[in-house]
Amino acid sequence: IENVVELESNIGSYPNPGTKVFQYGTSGIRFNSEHLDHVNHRMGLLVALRSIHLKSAAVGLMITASHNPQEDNGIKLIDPQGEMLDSSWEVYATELANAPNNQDVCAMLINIALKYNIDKTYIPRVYIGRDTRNSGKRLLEAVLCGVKAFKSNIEDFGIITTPMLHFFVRCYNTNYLYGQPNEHSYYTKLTNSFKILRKMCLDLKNYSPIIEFDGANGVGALKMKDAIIYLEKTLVINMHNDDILNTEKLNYKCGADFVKSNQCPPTGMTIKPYSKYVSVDGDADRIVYSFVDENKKFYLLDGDRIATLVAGYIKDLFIASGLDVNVGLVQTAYSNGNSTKYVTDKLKVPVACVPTGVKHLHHKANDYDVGIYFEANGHGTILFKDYIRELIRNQSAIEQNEAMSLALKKLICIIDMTNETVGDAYSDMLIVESVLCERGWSISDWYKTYSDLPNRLTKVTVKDRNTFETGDAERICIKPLGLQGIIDSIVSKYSMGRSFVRPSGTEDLVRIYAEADTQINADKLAVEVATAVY
Ligand code: 16G
Ligand code: ZN
Repeated sequence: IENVVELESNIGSYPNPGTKVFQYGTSGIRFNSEHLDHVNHRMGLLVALRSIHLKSAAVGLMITASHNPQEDNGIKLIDPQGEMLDSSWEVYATELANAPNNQDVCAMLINIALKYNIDKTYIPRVYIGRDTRNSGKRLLEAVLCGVKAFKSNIEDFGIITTPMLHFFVRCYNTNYLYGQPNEHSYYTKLTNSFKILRKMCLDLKNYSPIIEFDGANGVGALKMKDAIIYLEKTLVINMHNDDILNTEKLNYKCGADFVKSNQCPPTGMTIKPYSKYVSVDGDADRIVYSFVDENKKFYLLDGDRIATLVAGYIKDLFIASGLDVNVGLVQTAYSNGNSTKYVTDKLKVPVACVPTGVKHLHHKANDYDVGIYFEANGHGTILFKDYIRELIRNQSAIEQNEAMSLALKKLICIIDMTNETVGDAYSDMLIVESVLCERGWSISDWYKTYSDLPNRLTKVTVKDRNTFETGDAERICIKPLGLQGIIDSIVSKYSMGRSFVRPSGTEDLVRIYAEADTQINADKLAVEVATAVY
């Protein structure tokens, strides 16, 4: 790869029409799928080069646009431990996607190779997956063309969830310590530990294993049908929104993002009071729970709720196990103020706040022995330090005290049912169901643990969102100058008031979050701050 001409002659032809500008952001590149062929081709080239750079480690490439409508698609690269692409390479992804022609593409690739002194004798290994979108197959061809230019080892897993691909990448690069890179191993690892833990739960009390599953008409539904076989009736999963053939239905008025954004039940299913609804998104890396009461009032149990549920349980298990371990929770400014209060004051688990975007949360969670992170939108997981995992297993092997031994065994189950690489709706569902069962809670019991502060999320279209700059994990607005002072004086008029503004990373607008003692006040506060922004 020292020769532009040579490289150019075998990379194939996916010209950039030059009509759109692309950016590799927090969730990779997303766009209307019509404009993505050359982008996917170039990401195929980049992912192969990244694998060469990482000495033939498997690197992943997922073709998905998550909760976006069916006409969109996108791409995300996955680094060797199953984490998101290192941010230093996001810049190259953006530059390549926008390069005018193949000649520039080749020059850029060679520049990267020179900069990192990449040893071209390594043969790249690329793991590929895609969601159920129509355009996926066509865009896969473009990716393959790019990847093949580097004579790579390619593993195409077909239609899988995003977290499955993260898991597979990690399996290969840990020499299969994490599992085997195939669906059977994935289901077996997660589900077996779930079943073992379930057997330890003797008194179900109010817990019900019945789940009304909203698959967003996407890959989450497809894979849940496979998972049901592994679950062997430990959970009763009633499938809804599982029409993946009519792809225009993907994420349409259903799924985790719809339920969270609209604060209402998914359509496409009969809603019965106190049934437990589980919604996932279009690539099954997010999950939210919900239910309605006898008056059809809607209750959402989002990422904040899942985080508090999991943090409380894990904390209790560590106390019971006798191990002194530092457990922490990572949230964003969007987390409800009362969830933060509950975790800090009641559960006595420390809480850190970081900017929006999974990579920030994931990164911060690594600061703890056991770091739990969840965005309010339902994306999250638990990270266990290697030495904690070992400590638990070693102690479990020798522990004589019955109660301590039981807690250690339960912790091992939780570790094994967690997909630590990234948020995973299936894994998260197993964890939530485990905790609910252990606590003997119905979905409404879970809801009663604390009450959310009334809140409102709105958005304002501004001339240039780049004039907005935030600090302190997005909780204060640094630019435009003077705006924060105005927000402060507005907020001070409201009891329990809190509000912040931040430029969206995915849409061309500014988001405003407000919470206060009553819904009316939260709404009013949001309007007042929005007016100040505008
Ligand atoms: C992206 C992020 C998500 C975040 C959302 C915020 C990843 C994989 N995804 O979808 O975590 O909540 O952006 O969108 O990091 P916003 O910037 O438009 O508010
Ligand atoms: Zn997603």
